[in-house]
Amino acid sequence: MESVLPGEGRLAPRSWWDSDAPSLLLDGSWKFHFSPDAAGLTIGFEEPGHDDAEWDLLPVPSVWQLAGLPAKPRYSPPAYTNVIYPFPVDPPHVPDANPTGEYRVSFDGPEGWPAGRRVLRFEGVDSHATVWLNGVLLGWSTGSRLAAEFDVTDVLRPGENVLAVRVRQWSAASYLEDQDMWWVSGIFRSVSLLCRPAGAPSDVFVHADFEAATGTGVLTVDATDAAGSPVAGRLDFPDLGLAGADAAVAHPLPGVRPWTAETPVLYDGTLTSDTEVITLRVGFRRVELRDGLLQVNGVPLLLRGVNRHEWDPETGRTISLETMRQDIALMKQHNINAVRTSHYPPDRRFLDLCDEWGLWVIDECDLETHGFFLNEWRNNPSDEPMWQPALLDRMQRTVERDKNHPSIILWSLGNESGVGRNLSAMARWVKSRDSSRLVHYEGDWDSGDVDVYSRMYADVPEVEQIGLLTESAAATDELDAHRRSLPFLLCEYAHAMGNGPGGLTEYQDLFDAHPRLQGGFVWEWLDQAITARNADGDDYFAYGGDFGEPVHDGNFITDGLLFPDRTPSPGLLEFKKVIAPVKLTIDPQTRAVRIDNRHDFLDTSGFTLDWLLEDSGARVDSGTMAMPLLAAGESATVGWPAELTAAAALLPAGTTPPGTHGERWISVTARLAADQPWATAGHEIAWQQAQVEFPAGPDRRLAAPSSARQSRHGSIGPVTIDPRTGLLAAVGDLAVHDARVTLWRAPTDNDHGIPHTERDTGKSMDTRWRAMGLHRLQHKLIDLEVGDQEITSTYHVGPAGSDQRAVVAYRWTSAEPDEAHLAMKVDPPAGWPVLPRVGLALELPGRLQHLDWFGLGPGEAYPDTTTAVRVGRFASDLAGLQTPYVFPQENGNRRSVRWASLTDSGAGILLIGDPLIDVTVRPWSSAALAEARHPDELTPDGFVHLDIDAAVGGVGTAACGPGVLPAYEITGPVTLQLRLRLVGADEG
Ligand code: IPT
Repeated sequence: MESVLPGEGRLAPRSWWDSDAPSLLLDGSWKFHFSPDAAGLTIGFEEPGHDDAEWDLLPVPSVWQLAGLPAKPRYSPPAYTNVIYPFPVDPPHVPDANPTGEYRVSFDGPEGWPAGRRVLRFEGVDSHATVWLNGVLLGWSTGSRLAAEFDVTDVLRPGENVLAVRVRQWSAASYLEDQDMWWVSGIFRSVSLLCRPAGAPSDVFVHADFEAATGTGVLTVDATDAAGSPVAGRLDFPDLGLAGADAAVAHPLPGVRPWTAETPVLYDGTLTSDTEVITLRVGFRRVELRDGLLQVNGVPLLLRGVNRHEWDPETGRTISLETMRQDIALMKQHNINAVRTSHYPPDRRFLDLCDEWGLWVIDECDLETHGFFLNEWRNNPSDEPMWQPALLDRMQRTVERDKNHPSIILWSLGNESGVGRNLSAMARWVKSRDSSRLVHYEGDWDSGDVDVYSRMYADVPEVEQIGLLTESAAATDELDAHRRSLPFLLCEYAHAMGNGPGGLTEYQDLFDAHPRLQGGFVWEWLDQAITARNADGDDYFAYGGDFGEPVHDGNFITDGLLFPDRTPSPGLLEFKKVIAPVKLTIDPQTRAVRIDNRHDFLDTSGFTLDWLLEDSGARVDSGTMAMPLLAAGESATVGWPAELTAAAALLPAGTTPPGTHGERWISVTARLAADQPWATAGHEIAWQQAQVEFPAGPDRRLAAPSSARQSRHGSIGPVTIDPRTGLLAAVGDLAVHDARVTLWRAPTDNDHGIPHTERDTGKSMDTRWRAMGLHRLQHKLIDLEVGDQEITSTYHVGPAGSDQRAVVAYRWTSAEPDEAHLAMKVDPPAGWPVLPRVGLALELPGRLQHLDWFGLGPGEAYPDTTTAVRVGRFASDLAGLQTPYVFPQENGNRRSVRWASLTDSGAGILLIGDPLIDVTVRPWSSAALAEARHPDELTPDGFVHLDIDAAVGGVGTAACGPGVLPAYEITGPVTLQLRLRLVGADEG
C-alpha cells in the first residue's frame, strides 16, 4: 500500500472489445466490512470459509462514502479538497487512519466455457485493491480510474468461488490522484470474469487512416498475443466490401465515409481468429499537426468543448449508462463538440457513445500531483525517478484500453502535475506507441513534450497575443520555436461556478478570428454536489465542509454548466448560443438573412430555417424559409420570403399595457431537419433576432385603470412620497417599504474570486465592495422639495466611518395623471471606482407573486451573459425567477426590460423603463441571500423584494480566472429613469 510501484500480479493492459467469448458480470450486492484503520481489519477474510454472515451488503459498483446518504454516511464520509492533500505530504507514506473496505462475493465457476485463460477484470477501484480468489492472493493494483486484470485460470474452480478484495482509501498512489474532486473509495466500476479463448488475440489495435485528398481509407488491424507476436485474423466488414480479409494487411478502401464528430460514421465489422469473433466499430480519420494546426482529415478543428468529471449526486463516481447518454445528449443539444475527460479516463462505455454520437475527445491520464505545488513542488512524483514506473503504467493503461476509439484525437498526460522527467517519458512512450494522435499536457507552459500549446484561464488579451503569435517567449529558443509551431487550446477556461461564466463571446470572437486558436473547454460540465439531508428532513446539495471535513475547499466543487441534478444552468444556455455552429444575421434594411455555416465538416442540408414575427411578444405570423445548401465554412445571404415581408408590413396585432409602446421583432431559427440519436427533428441549433419598424396604426394600448385618487400633498400621479423623508411610500394602495438606492449585490462565486487584475492586491470584488461599505450604506436626507408637480430630494449615501459617499438625487414628476416618472441620479465618489449595481430597491406586499415582462428573457442575464436571452414577452411566478445556484448568490436579473408588471390576480404595479431597466424580484432580501450557505436556508420573509436597476455589473469568471471585462463594469455616475403605474385586475 505504500509501494510506489503501480501493482503486482496484473496482466498487461490491452484494449477493450465485445466478442463472442463468454463472460460473467460479477456486479451486484457484495458482502462488505468497513474498518477506519488497520486495527479493524479482518484477519483471514480472504479465506473462502470465512464467516461473513454478520457483514453488511454493499452494491458493486459503488463508492462506500455515499452509502447511507442522503440521511447520513454509513461508513467514512466523503471529503472534498481541490489542491491540498487531505493528509501530510510524506510520500510514499499515508495515514494510519486509512479507511478500508473488505469485500466478499461468491459466484459459481462458469461451466462449458471454451479452453483458454480466465481473467478477472476490474474497471475501476479507488485507490488500492488487494485481490484474492478462493484464498489465493492474485496481486494488487492501483490506478483508480484504470482497468486491472488478473489471470485466474489456475485458481478458478467449478462450483462455488469466493472473491475477496481489500480496498484502501489511501495508498502511495493517492499522491498521483490529487484531482480537484471528492475523495471517495471502493469498487466503483464493474467487475467481470472473462474467458480469453486459447489462440485468440490478447490485444487488438485498429488502424483506420483516412487520406482526405483521395477519399481513401486504409484499414489494418494488429492482433497480438501476450508476447506481442501477431495472431492471424480475418476481417469482415460488409459495408467496406471486406470478406475474410487478412487483418494484418493494409486494406486501401476508396470511397469510405470518414469519421468526424460532426459526421460520426462507423463501420461495423468483425475480426475473426481461430477461436473468437471480435466486434469492431471502425471510424476512419487522420489526426495530424499540419501547418501549425490540429487537423482532422485535412481540416483544422474548432473545439467547442467542456471538461467532464464523472459524477452523480446520489451515486458519486459510479455512473449509469443512462447518465452517460444523458451527458452526451445534453452536450450535443447544446452545440458542444468536444470533451476533455478531466482528469482520468472515463467509464469505457462513455467513449463508445462519443464514437457513436460524435464528440472530439481529449482522453486524459489518471494523474494529478497538484498538492506538491503547495510544497514548492518538492519531491514531485512527475520528476522523481522512483515514480516513473507508476506514471508510465498509468499512461500505458490509458492508451491501451482506449486506443481503438476514433473519437479520441489527443492523449493527455494528466493534469496539474508540474513538470518533470517522468512526464517526458510518458510523452515519449505515447508517441512511440500511437503516432496517429497528438499529445496534450497543460502543466508545462514551455510545451517541449507536447503537440499543442495548452493553457488554462488565460485572459482575453493574452489569448489574443497567442493568436497573433506575439506572446512572450518560452524558456529557450528551441522551446520557443517549437511552441510557436503549435496550435493553441484553452484546455480550461470560463470557470462556470455559480452565476456565469461571463465573457464567453469575447473568447469565441478570438477563436473565430485567429486560426491558431483552436478553441477551448469550459471548466466544467457538472456541479459535483452530493445529495444530503438537513435537520428538517429536506434534501439539499452538499459541498466541501458539509461532511465536517477538517480541510476542504467549500463550494469550489460546484462549478459546472449543469446543476447537480443535470438541469442546464443559464451558463449552459449562454454557451450554446455563443458556440452555435450556424450564424444568422438578419438585415431589416435589405430584407435579407445571412447564414454562415461554421461547421468544420457538415453542410447545411441537415438543417431547416424558420421565421417568427412578433409584436411586443405576441405572434403575428410565422413560416419557413429555404436553407441554402452551404458547405462547411461557406456563407450566403438570402432574401426574406415574401410572406415575411408581407407580414412585417401588417398593422400591429398585439396589445401592450397603458403607457408602453409596441415593438416588432423578427426571429430566425435554424433547426435539425431530422431526428438524431441525441435530439429530435426541430431541435433549435441557432437563432437570431432583429427589430423591424413598427407600422403606424391604431393604438393597441390597453386602457389605463381610472385613477380615482385625489391629488394631495406628497403625491405624484399614483405614487405617494412621504413628505417627511422624501421616500416612496406607496403606489396606489400598495404600501412600499424601504425604497432606496442600492449599490450592492449578494456576492456571486465570481465576486468572491480574485480577478487577474487584482493579483497584486489579492482582493476579490466582494472584499473591495465590503471595504467600501456598499452593503451597509446609510442614507442622509440633505434636501427635500415637495411641490404639486414635482418632488425632489437629495441624499448623501455612505457607510459608517467613511467620508466616501454617493450623492443621490431623486426627481419625481408626472406627465399624466396615471403615471409617475422617477429620475434617480447617482453620483459615486472617486473611492468607489467599480460598483456591482446601481438601482432602486424596494419592498412590496408579498402577495405580488406574478411578473409579466417585455424585454430579454426568459432566463436571467447580466451584461456579459446576454447572448442566450431574446426579446419577448415572458411571465413567471416568483419561484420561477430564482436560479437555484448551489451556493446562494445574486441571480435572476431580467435584463433590458421595457416594461414589467408585478401583480396579484392581475392587479399591481407596472414599471416602464425609460428606456430600459433591469428587474430582479425575490421573496427574500439580498442580505439574506448573501447570508445563506445553501438554498434550503432561504425562506420567504413576507415581502416581495424588487430591484429596479439602471446598471448591473458583469459577472466575469474570477472564481478561477479573469474578472469582469472593462466594458461590463459600472463606473461613474448613473441615472435610473422609469415610469410607475398601477395595473388593474381587468387589464392585467
Ligand atoms: C484547475 C484544475 O485543473 C481543475 O481541476 C479545477 O481545479 C479548476 O482549476 C478550478 O475549478 S487548476 C487552477 C489552479 C487553475
